[in-house]
Amino acid sequence: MTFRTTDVSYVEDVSPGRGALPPRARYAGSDARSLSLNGSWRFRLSATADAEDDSFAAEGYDAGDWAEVRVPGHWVLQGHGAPRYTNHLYPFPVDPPHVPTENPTGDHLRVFDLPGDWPAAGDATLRFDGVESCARVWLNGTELGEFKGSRLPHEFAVGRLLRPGGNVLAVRVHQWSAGSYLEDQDQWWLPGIFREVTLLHRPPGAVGDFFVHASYDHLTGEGTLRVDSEVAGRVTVPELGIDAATGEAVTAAVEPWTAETPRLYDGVLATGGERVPLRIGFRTVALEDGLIKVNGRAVLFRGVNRHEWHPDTGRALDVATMREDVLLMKRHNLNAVRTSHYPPHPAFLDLCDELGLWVVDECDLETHGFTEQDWRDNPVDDDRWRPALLDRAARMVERDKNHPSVIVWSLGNEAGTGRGLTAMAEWIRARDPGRLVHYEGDRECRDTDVYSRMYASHDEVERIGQGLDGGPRRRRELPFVLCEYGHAMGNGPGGLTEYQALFERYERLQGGFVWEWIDHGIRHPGFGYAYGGDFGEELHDGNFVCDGLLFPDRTPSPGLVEYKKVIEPVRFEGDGADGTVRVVNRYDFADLSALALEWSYQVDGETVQDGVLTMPQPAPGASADVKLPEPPAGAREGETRWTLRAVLAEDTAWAPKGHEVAWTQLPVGGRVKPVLTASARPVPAEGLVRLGPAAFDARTGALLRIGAVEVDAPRLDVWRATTDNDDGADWQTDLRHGPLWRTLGLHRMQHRRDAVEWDAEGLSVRTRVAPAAREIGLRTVYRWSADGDRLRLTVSVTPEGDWTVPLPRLGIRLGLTRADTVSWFGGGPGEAYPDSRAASRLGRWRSTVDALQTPYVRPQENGARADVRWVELGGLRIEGDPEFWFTARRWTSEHLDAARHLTDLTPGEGVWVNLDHAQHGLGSQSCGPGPLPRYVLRARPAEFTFVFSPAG
Ligand code: IPT
Repeated sequence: MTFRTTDVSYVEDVSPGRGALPPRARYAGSDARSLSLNGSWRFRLSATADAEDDSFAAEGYDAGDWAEVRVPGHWVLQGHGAPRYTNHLYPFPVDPPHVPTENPTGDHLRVFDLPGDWPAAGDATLRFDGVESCARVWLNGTELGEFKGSRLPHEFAVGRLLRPGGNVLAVRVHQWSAGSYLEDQDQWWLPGIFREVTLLHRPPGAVGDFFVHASYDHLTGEGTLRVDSEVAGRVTVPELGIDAATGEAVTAAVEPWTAETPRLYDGVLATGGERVPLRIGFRTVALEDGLIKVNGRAVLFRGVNRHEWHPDTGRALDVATMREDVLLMKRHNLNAVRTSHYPPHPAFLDLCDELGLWVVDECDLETHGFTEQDWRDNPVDDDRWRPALLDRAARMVERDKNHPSVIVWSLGNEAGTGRGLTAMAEWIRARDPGRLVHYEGDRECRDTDVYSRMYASHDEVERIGQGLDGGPRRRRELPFVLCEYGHAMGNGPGGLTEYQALFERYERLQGGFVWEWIDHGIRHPGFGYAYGGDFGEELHDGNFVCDGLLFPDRTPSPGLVEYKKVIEPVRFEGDGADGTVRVVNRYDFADLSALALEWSYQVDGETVQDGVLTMPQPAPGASADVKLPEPPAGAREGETRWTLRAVLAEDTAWAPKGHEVAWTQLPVGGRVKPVLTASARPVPAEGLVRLGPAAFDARTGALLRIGAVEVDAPRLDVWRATTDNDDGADWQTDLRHGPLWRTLGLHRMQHRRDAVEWDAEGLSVRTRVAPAAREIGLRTVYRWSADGDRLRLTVSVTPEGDWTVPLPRLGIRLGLTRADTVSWFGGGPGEAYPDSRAASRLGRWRSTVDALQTPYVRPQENGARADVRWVELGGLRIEGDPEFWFTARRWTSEHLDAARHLTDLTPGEGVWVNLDHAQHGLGSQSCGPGPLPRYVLRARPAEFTFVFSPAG
């Protein structure tokens, strides 16, 4: 005999649900009443879906010992259970639509009174903006229905059930459901009512669904507005003198909406019972001449993939955080966002309309885990799941269709291919012919209007740009975007400059979206930020969840600073010596009237004069020349350069006056290299050799001090704490450098001393640096010479054996007993690496040793400064010939390499300083291609020099 106390079969039902109203347009701020049900709810967690019956939904239920949770919120971030992270693997056996018996289930209860003046007439709906992953709802003991589709809205008609006082709203939420098979995005699994719950009054004659069609004819400058509305009414736009019936098309001369010029017109849709504010942006999206065009012009996406994330509240974001995201994007020159991989909170789209970002709105759909079984049983190719897929498409399109910022609908991510996707594409095209459809997984391009790929190499992207990539005919005729590239995990990505050059060179390449916006680290008392595995998950993907351009607290990482520079919308070309600069307007729509042009002139990194020039006004895509002023007269001798900056001329909605948008530096006079005449002779005495300001151990040749500064002797160093991009993803088929380096033993090089010699010229130490068990090695000679107060080291490196792998770095490491402030003349203010150095600007910089560190959530190589002429720290001045990279930290590379979290890094006694002649590139191999060949640090003979002297 079998029996069940509670029927939970709906959990594993592939249908989208029961009881909800058809989806409709979302709007904010109508004059109809509403009541927020956010706040503290009573909460009971069960281990399984059927542990408790539904008696809690009945009126009068006593929730005496229940806990409380915050709504919106995820219960696993509020002390009940724990988050789990997997990338594409389902954290449960794959047997669709079945889910485990162990199915954390949260019962939520909220008792509310209607406000005294809540209108008696009319109806009401109860709206859930997001619940993960499946919910069943009761109001005052009556079941309303159940639904899936975590990041999509669901509304229920509840007017007949409401009463003035003591309404009981009961919501049962299951972590796992059939819907989970459709939500296998690479992110934390976070159950809960994570977006708002609202009661909306629906007055008699209220607005129903409506569709604002606002197009722009770039040939006539005319906008056409037609608002199709389920309930007839009038549409007014006072600024345009529009007063029209719904369904009627009216035209007016308008300023178009673009992401660069987000012109919105305020209007109202009024039916008999409700007035809804409209924010209208006139624009026309078309696929024309094989290009994505808006208002007749091709656009170039400088984009980013954005997951919703907050380190304390997960995917429950407040509007201030969303605004911060949009402001940060605008301030970093981004113009586009792909809402990977689900429709965002609707307020985010309001902000994109208002501040100006192109949006690829993506449906809440990913079935990536089926790749493990060659996509067998993939729901998107199984007709039983079709209603669920179409429901998801409709809920996205209907909710978001009135946003001018949304120009492309995306079917979802990494879901293979199948008839279900085709059905979604067909439905969307029929419902909204005014936008394009995107889907990356479809190489035939049947279900997409854009050929889209992720992580394609530069070479392949170039072939696609040239149209030499072949492929099916439909695909050959489509524009190309990289919906994901530049994997920003840990230190990186490298190679953005070269991608951008391709996008700008080939018309077919319409840009891309860096992966991704923010690290999904969870604030944690023991770890700083937690990542996969930190909650004891049996299956997880570690710190692959921390791959953003922002750290979890939204501090921009060096990757974002680099991206900002790479995609800057104004380019300066020219030569500082000849005095003429070409200003290139790389906007697609805007002129440069919002920008001022500032110049300054530096001698040895110090500004000696500055001023303002008139910004020329080339049209979008065009350029104009500007004459630089005469170089300042009487400036002292030294290395000279111009710095030009395009800054906001006035405050804007997204940044204040003076905010820097673009810059360049143009060299005039070259660098004067350090010269030292080796006048000092080595003087042996009492086990030491003195040479100029320095003392060496006579037996080992090790440097002991320079003047009064004690030094842990410099020696060759080729190791760096591998970055996530060095280590590479385990599915990569190309060589992964990090693991190869470790196999070879580059992290445990031995230093053999072959000779310590001195003569009239100075002191030489001959060594061979090599890993145990291998025949490869680096013959290394340190040659020391000095004058009265300066000490010169020349390092010569000759590789021996068959070096089939690049070096992580090539330079020396030395130790100082103490160092706090650091000042240098070179690249800054932030870190740079060979293939991520566009944002590094030459100048005089100051920092502390602590502030030189970049806090990657999983510790790894970081903090190098590029093009350094000299650095002063710990009482020493170090000059380089040629320019060098320097890194200083309170722990060794080995310590850094062993750390799993930032909290594992504890300062040691001294400061370790790396002076590098060269660094290996970063690349993007934690998900994409490795460094370009030109950034691979080959082992070959090298010689480099440093001059040390007491600072000050
Ligand atoms: C790609 C996914 O689309 C994205 O969600 C994320 O997982 C990203 O990779 C890596 O961080 S899929 C990858 C197998 C190319």
